[in-house]
Amino acid sequence: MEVSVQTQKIKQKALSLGFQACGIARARRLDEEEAGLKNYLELNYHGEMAYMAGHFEKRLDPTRLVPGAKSVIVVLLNYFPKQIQSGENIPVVSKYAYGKDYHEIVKNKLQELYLFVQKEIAPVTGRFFTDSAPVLERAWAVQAGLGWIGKNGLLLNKTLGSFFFIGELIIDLELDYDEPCKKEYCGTCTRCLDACPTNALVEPKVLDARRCISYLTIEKRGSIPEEFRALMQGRIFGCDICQDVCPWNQNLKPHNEEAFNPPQFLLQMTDDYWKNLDEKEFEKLFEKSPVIRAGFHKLKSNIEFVSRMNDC
Ligand code: B12
Repeated sequence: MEVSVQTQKIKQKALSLGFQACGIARARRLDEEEAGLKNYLELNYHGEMAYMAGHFEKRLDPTRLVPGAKSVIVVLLNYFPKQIQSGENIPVVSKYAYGKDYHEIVKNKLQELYLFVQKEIAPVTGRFFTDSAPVLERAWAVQAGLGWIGKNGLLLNKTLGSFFFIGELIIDLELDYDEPCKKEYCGTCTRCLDACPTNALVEPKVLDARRCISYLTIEKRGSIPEEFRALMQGRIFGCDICQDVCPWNQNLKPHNEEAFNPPQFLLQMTDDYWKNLDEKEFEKLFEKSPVIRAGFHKLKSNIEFVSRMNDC
């Protein structure tokens, strides 16, 4: 089978699995990202996420993660919801965590794609990931022609905005490669930088995670520093502010991934309900949701942190 036919079949399969986009880049060391990554780590922008400081070489070079890697097949999966939480002053959960854990959903699709390649294309070896390995996923998506890095630091795509997950299948087969995206379409807009209540975006595309509400509510162990109390805007798990204000995220088409639909209780939970949630119920309600990552005690302390603000 010709390389162009192999490439086309893989992309078609990715779309038929429900991914909205698929692009392919040649596997190589991302030399151009080295200085930025070093800078990020030296300034401790990763905070307590110790895993970010490890695997420096692997993070830059997928051929160290997947020996013999030739191609990075990058896919995007839309999670923009039809409906959002209703009610004023209720604790807010970010959109990516409305449904079932995306790790499982994206990985299941990637596994199917991998099996398809092995069965229908060539006896390849490889690995697939989403948000789970030292891979610069946004940088690879740019290389695969799927979008540009917005000033909010996220991958933006003209059709999909930024409310999608990125996943990748890295294999040892040469394919036809997409043109990397060289253009950026943020122009003079600075809405994300202006809207971030904690000034986490220290300059366009550079995020100090220690100030990011997403980090503070999910990743940070221990209590959230007092300086942020008045700035949380009700966020108890993750944060979408820098995405919500983005012009590329207006009028998006909602996802049609059943597993990402929020359960009714999540859309309707009142302030009191959140405050009275006990551990047993938390585990039952959020068993399969990304929210479980924060853990019961962290979530409760986040609720208390934002609601004490509402009370005064
Ligand atoms: C760690 C992490 C976080 C951390 C830190 C984020 C960060 N920017 O590093 C926290 C917890 C804060 C976080 C938050 C979120 N995350 Co996150 N996160 C990741 C993860 C696991 C790694 C990111 C990473 O590699 N960071 C390392 C740093 C070095 O990368 P960087 O910030 O892009 O740094 C570059 C630039 O800043 C530049 N640079 C740095 N310093 C300097 C200085 C100068 C002078 C210059 C020129 C350049 C420069 O160079 C660096 C290297 O390229 C990825 C998954 C993955 N494996 O890629 C998901 C991922 C990026 N996250 C994702 C999501 C959805 C989110 C949230 C939206 C979740 C939410 N709703 O709460 C928020 C968004 C916050 C934001 N605006 O970025 C998605 C993004 C999808 C998309 N459309 O882009 C990813 C890709 C997961 C996935 N598979 O879908 N995340």
